[in-house]
Amino acid sequence: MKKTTLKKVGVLLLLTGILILPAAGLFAAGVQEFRAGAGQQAGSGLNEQQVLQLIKTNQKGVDFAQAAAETCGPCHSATPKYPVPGAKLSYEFSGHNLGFEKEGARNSWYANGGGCQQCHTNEGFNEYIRTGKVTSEYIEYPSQQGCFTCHDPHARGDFSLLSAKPVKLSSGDVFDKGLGNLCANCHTARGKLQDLKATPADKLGARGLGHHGPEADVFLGKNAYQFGKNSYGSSAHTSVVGDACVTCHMALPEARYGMMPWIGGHSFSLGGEVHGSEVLNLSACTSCHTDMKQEGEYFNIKKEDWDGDGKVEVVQAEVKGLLDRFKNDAGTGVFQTMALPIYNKDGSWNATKDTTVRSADVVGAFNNYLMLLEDRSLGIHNTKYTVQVLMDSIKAVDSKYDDSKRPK
Ligand code: HEC
Ligand code: HEC
Ligand code: HEC
Ligand code: HEC
Ligand code: HEC
Ligand code: HEC
Ligand SMILES: [Ca+2]
Repeated sequence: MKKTTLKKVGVLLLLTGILILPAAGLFAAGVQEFRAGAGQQAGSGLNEQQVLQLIKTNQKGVDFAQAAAETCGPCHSATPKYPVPGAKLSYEFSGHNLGFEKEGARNSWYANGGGCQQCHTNEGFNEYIRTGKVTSEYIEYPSQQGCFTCHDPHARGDFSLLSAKPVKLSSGDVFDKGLGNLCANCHTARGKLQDLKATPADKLGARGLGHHGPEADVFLGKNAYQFGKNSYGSSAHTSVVGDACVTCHMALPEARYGMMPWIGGHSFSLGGEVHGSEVLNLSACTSCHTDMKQEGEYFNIKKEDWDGDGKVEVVQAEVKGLLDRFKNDAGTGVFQTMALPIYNKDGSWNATKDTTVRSADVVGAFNNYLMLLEDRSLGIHNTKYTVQVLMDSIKAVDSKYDDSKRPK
């Protein structure tokens, strides 16, 4: 047991207001008695609450150093059962710790009120997941998501998830994908896109209805604005990737020299920089796609020429190509060339005062574009649904668009 941890245990004891000097020798009997009382097997560790109870009930003959080593050792020791230091190192580089796109925005302090705290603060999420709602106007001392946002190691003595219950999304659809359910609580759109209505151009908001992380909806193949009688489907991932988000985003890299703590595991990241170049975590895919490789900055899986540039490129490049057909640097996107453009030629938002009404389909197309842009997997979450929705959305703005390659 490390000295620092012992010190922390000491502090903890002080904090509980109890200072008891252990009587050596009688420890084993004391713990065993307690275990029997708690209905627990000999040999299994006690969790923190049980140890505190042990202290409070003033069991005779307990050697607290040993009790602590046994109880806290699985996580705080030189030979922990759980890889806490490694998980912690990796976590330090995650978007959850560093903020959106890792730029250090610390959204827990910014997005801390009006319901935002439910997803953006450790405290708000804990309240939400334990009680089903968030009552405070804002969190007085908010913190970024941390170990205790997703786990409750001190109460449970392990790293089981705080919640892996199915999640009802704002579309009304239920997300039920194993451990990925935890993620779906936060990474979901914040409105029902099918309810979008025709809107005067000056009243259309640049941000759209969906908010930044609609990944759960896209993965499920739900909640895009759908056009007329078109039917929508999903790629295999929706049904075959058992723990959804967790399976891909937390896969541990299989390489001795090739990886960094900011890739895989508790970084939640599919890729990152290694020796100056972007490296993808192929082990997220190779359990199923045994021959998956990296091509440029993308995974090398190829399907069809969906963006219509005459070349069959990798899926993510095709989806990027489709997104560019809405808006691009050359100013040729359908949202830039339509009558009463949504974006200007230079890509900036057209803050028009025009009150001409944009049809529900155009408003839907705009929100679909944002949804699949903000999804940020470039089709990997759900290729078929992504391509279908993007093609239909282009068609809604440009009726001459050739959508003959739309996946069936
Ligand atoms: C199942 C794993 C687990 C067990 C068992 C465990 N801890 Fe922890 N503990 C953690 C994790 C995870 C953290 C947070 C690590 C971090 O962020 O640095 C933590 C943090 C702490 C901290 C620092 C709190 C803070 O906010 O910085 C103290 C003190 C602590 N534990 C004491 C104990 C004591 C005492 C025991 C035994 C009675 C114990 N822990 C048992 C997992 C565990
Ligand atoms: C409590 C809500 C919450 C939960 C639960 C949650 N996330 Fe997040 N996640 C966020 C927020 C909020 C951000 C953006 C960070 C910020 O703005 O502070 C984020 C960021 C990320 C990022 C990084 C994006 C970037 O720009 O760097 C990834 C990847 C991610 N989450 C994946 C996951 C996965 C996988 C799970 C489930 C294991 C999960 N998240 C669970 C709220 C959550
Ligand atoms: C249902 C959960 C949820 C709620 C509620 C929520 N957010 Fe977020 N927010 C997220 C997630 C998840 C991300 C990260 C998305 C990603 O990584 O793809 C995010 C990202 C962000 C970002 C970073 C985007 C950027 O461009 O920098 C900001 C800012 C933000 N949210 C603000 C807010 C505000 C303000 C509110 C309240 C009005 C709010 N959020 C409510 C889940 C939520
Ligand atoms: C956004 C949610 C989230 C946060 C925050 C989070 N974890 Fe986890 N953690 C998970 C999920 C999901 C798993 C399950 C992975 C699995 O079973 O494959 C997990 C598993 C673990 C495990 C077990 C790994 C194993 O292979 O046995 C440890 C240890 C762990 N987490 C430690 C931590 C520590 C330490 C922190 C804080 C630094 C932390 N976690 C923060 C989601 C999270
Ligand atoms: C089949 C594997 C797979 C599954 C399952 C998966 N993702 Fe992803 N996700 C990806 C890939 C690949 C990317 C693109 C990563 C990149 O470009 O670095 C991505 C991107 C993201 C991003 C943006 C990250 C960034 O740094 O820009 C977030 C956030 C995210 N996914 C969250 C989720 C959530 C939440 C789920 C579950 C609902 C999920 N993912 C399920 C593979 C997956
Ligand atoms: C649990 C198994 C599993 C994992 C993990 C997995 N996939 Fe897949 N994926 C499949 C199956 C099955 C298919 C359908 C067969 C096919 O098209 O190859 C598929 C299809 C695809 C498709 C084509 C979808 C379409 O409709 O055309 C892409 C793109 C893809 N996967 C990328 C990835 C990437 C990138 C990763 C890792 C980040 C990954 N997959 C991880 C099982 C998986
Ligand atoms: Ca192409």
